[in-house]
Amino acid sequence: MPSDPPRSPVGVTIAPSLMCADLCRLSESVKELEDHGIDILHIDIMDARFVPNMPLGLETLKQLRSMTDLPYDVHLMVEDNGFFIERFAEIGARMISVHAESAIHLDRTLGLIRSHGIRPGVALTPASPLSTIEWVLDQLDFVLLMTVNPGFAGQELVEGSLRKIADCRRLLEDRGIEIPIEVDGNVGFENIPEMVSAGAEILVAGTSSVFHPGASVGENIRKTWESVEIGLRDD
Ligand code: S6P
Ligand code: MG
Repeated sequence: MPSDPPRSPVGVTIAPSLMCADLCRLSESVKELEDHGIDILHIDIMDARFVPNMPLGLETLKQLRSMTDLPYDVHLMVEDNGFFIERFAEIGARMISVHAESAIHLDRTLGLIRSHGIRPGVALTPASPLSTIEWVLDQLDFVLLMTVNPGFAGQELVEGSLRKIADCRRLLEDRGIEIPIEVDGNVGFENIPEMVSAGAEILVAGTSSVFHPGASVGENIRKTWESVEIGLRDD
């Protein structure tokens, strides 16, 4: 079995979102992330049906797989989860999340992911209630809470997202389940402290942090960790 989802010594992981990197210099961009201590890549898979976008392709990700040892944290935003789970079982992934809103047989889909030795997670769009995952909690290795509507980078945080993170943390604690909450969408310098203090542990970093325009990736990663530390102090 693959090892646990990676955690930094402070218990928080920064997972840069590959679709926000320089896609015409992908291998150099990933090398730069490695050089700055990043230890996982968030990979957004979209099919132009479940969400109206398609930034990354399977062949590109297959080629990239041989150029880096960084594990893939695959976030499926697709209608046909089974097809993409099989493809990533071939390519290699440490974690795969599927949207509860697209998985008709969620229980079976999570089992399929685990059967490939990959850690399963469920992603929820901002409008979906936490009760959606109540009956699969025991099967999860992480929960991914979308804090924007899936499909695009560069959006504003959806209202209520911070409360949802805290509610999810409470739900997990009440059930005695120790798994990380991943947050995705406008995980920026300003929002990170509150997200972390609400209980988020894996931070998907896009244009509002690691790939923030106007500063280098190295500078942005440093600022992202500063925001994490503020959140941990407020915890
Ligand atoms: C969006 C996708 C995300 C984005 C990320 C962008 O559907 O799942 O992973 O890439 O949210 O981050 P930001 O900071 O631009 O919102
Ligand atoms: Mg994502």
